[in-house]
Amino acid sequence: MKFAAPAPAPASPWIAFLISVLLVSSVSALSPRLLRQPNSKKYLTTKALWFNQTLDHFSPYDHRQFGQRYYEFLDHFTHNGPIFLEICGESVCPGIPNDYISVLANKFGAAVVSLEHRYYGMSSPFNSLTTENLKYLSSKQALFDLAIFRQYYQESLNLKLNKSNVENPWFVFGVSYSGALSAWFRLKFPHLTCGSLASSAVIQAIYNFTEFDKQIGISAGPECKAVLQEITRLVDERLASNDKEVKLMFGAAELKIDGDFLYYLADAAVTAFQYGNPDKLCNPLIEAKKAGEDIVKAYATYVRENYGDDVATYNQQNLKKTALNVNSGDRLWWFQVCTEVAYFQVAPSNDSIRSPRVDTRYHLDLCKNVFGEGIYPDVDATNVYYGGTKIAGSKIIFTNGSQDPWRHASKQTSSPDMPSYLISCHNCGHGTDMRGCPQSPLVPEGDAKKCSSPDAVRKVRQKITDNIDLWLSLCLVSGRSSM
Ligand SMILES: *[C@@H]1O[C@H](CO)[C@@H](O)[C@H](O)[C@H]1NC(C)=O
Ligand SMILES: *[C@@H]1O[C@H](CO)[C@@H](O)[C@H](O)[C@H]1NC(C)=O
Ligand SMILES: *[C@@H]1O[C@H](CO)[C@@H](O)[C@H](O)[C@H]1NC(C)=O
Ligand SMILES: *[C@@H]1O[C@H](CO)[C@@H](O)[C@H](O)[C@H]1NC(C)=O
Ligand SMILES: CC(=O)N[C@H]1CO[C@H](CO)[C@@H](O)[C@@H]1O
Repeated sequence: MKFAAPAPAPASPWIAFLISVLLVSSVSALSPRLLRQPNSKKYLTTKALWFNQTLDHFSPYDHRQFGQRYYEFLDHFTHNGPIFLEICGESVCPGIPNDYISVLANKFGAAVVSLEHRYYGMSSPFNSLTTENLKYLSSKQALFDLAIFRQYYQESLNLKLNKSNVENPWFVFGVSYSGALSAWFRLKFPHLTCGSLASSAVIQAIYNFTEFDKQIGISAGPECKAVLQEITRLVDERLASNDKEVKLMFGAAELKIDGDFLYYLADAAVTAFQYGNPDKLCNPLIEAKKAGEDIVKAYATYVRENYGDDVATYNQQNLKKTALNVNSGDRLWWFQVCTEVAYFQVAPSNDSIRSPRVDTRYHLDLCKNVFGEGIYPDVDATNVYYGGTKIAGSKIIFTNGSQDPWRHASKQTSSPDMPSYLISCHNCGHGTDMRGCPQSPLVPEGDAKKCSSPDAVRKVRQKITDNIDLWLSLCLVSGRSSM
C-alpha cells in the first residue's frame, strides 16, 4: 500500500515546523499586495496554530486531550464569506497546500482552514505508537475531530470579529482518503457543512482490491503493459536464482522479505499513473524493449531515480518501529489499512502486472507481523458504517481521474444531489481537479496547463464551482442564524 495521497511535504515535521517559523518571519516583510500576486508558493500558509482535541470521542468518562495542529488562510476572506475546510489526510500536514482551493477561495471570498489528522505529523497524542496506543486512530474519531474543530473555529472567529450567534456557511474539501473523509463528514454531520467536494475519494473499503492492478494495465496501454508484465516475470525468475543481486540492482537490498520488495516494485509503476507521469515511466521501457536491451535494468534505473527515496518505507522492520519520528506516517496508515479499509492491492488471478506473490496472504502477514496477532481489517463493518458506494449522503461532489487506479474505490454513479464527474485525459490521475497535472510534484494553484486535456479539467471545475455556488446559497437561505 502506498499512500493514497502524495505528501507534498518537507522530510520532517520538526523541520517543517522550523521552516514555518522561518517562513513566517521572512514573509511578513513582504507587502500583502505582493502576496496576492499569482501564487507560486507551495503553501498558502505554514503558520501552525493549535487547539486541544478530545482523545476519545466515544468514551463517556475518558476526558484526556491532545494538541492538534491547524492552519488558517484569510487573504481572500470577506467577513460574511464562506469557510472552506480542507481536510488533511494520512500524512504530515506542514501547511495548506497551494492547490486549486486558492483559486476557489479567491472566487468565493472564502477563508481556508485545515486541520492535521490525529496521530500524523505533530498531532500525535502519544510519543510511542504501540498497537495499544493506536486504538484511537480511526476515520470515525477523525471525523469527530473535524466536527469539534469546526465549532471551535467558528466560535473563535466570531470572537475575533466581535460577533455572536453568527454562522458562516462552511464547505468541506478533500482528496483521496481525505476525500472520503470529506464525503463522510457531510454524511455524518450534515448540519455542519453546506456540502462537500470528495475528490478521488476512496469511500468503498475493499478487501481484495484487484481492480487496482487492472486499472494500471488500462492506464498503461497494451504496449507498456506488456513490457511491465515481462519485467515482473523476469524479476520473479531472478529472485528465485539470485535474490541479493536483483534487489541490489533496484537499490533495495534492505528489503529482506520478498513481498516487500515486489510491492515496492509494483508501487513504483503505480505512482507514475496515479500522479500523472505515465510517459516518464513507459517511454524508456518501450524504447529499451525495442532496442533489445535488458528491460529489467531499464526499470531498475527508473525505480532508483524516481522512487529510490521510498525503499525504507516498504521495510516491515521499519514499519514495526513504535518511536514517534518523521517516518511514522507509514506505520500509521498501515494501521488504518489493517483495521478499517484494507484496499489490499492484490494481484488479479489473470493478466496481472504485479507479481502474483503480492497476494492476500502477504497483506495479512504484514498486518500481523507489524501490529500483532488479531489485527486484520473488518471492511464489512466499515462499509456498514458509511454505506460504501451506496452512501446515503447529499450535496457531495465526487470526482475521478480516468487514469487513477483508486477510482474503483470511488462512487460510480451520479445523481442530482451527489454528482460524480470523471476527468478523462492521458495524465489525469488522483485528485486532478484540485491538483492539476502532474500531481507530483505539486503545481501551484493546481494549474491544469500540463494536463493532456486542460479543457476536460476546466469543464469539471466549472461544474464544481456551480455546485458550490448553488449549495452555499441554499445554505444561506435555510437560516444561517438558526444555530
Ligand atoms: C490546551 O491545554 C493546555 C493544558 O491544559 C493549556 O495549557 C493550553 O492553554 C490549552 N490550549 C488551548 C489553545 O486551549
Ligand atoms: C463589539 O460589539 C459590541 C456589541 O455590538 C459593541 O458594543 C462593541 O463596541 C464592539 N467592540 C468592538 C471592539 O468592535
Ligand atoms: C480474497 O482473496 C483470497 C485469495 O484469493 C480469498 O481466499 C478470499 O476469500 C478473498 N476474500 C474476499 C473477501 O473476497
Ligand atoms: C486472461 O487475460 C487475457 C489477456 O487480457 C485474456 O485474453 C484471457 O481471456 C483471460 N483469461 C481468463 C480466463 O479470464
Ligand atoms: C462519474 C464517473 O464517471 N465516475 C466514474 C468513477 O470511477 C468509476 C470506476 O472506474 C467509474 O465506473 C465511474 O464511471
